Amino acid sequence: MTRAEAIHVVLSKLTDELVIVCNGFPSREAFSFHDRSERFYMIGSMGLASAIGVGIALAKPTRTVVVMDGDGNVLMNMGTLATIAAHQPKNLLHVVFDNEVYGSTGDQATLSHSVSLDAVARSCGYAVVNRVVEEHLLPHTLERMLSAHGPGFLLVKVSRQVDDVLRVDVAPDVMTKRFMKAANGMPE
Ligand SMILES: Cc1ncc(C[n+]2csc(CCOP(=O)(O)OP(=O)(O)O)c2C)c(N)n1
Ligand SMILES: [Mg+2]
Repeated sequence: MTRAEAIHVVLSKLTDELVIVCNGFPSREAFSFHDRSERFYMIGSMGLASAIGVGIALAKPTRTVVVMDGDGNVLMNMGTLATIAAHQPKNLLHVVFDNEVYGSTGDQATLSHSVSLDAVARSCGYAVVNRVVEEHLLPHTLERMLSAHGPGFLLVKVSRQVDDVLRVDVAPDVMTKRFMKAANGMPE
């Protein structure tokens, strides 16, 4: 499955969950599929979607928080896996689209072909860890993980194919304000 297909499956299962998407093409593909106030796209900084996600999950324990990440992003800030496991936010699901490359910058190889990021998450102490390779298994696995107590870590193996997608055209300050309102249950 392509990363865009996997992102579509994940987002089509979500409604008002707070979603943080890592920088690069994952944000562009998520934005192109369906934008809403509950979604925060990390435009520049690599590695920080999970750090933002764990902070929000701890601050808003009644809300489900979904982090959509890339393998390169996880490798850049692997310490956050330990932070998440140590704090055990039950309401956090960390989904990693693993194409084994820094796809957004030209397919330079990452290390995820030889270092299993799901094994790292399991060793750190995430409550539920799964890996999906076949697309037809993704919806059911995702549903189970969304209803289980987290922190959950779902590694989705994806291909490197990239289609033409929109750029995120919500200004960062506007996106931040609308996201904070949504996180606080306030109308836009
Ligand atoms: C600190 C930092 N270093 C490098 C970049 C450039 N950069 C943007 S996206 C990206 C690749 C991200 O790879 P991955 O998380 O695997 O996502 P993919 O594009 O493969 O889906 C890189 C290197 C950046 N934005 N910030
Ligand atoms: Mg990648």
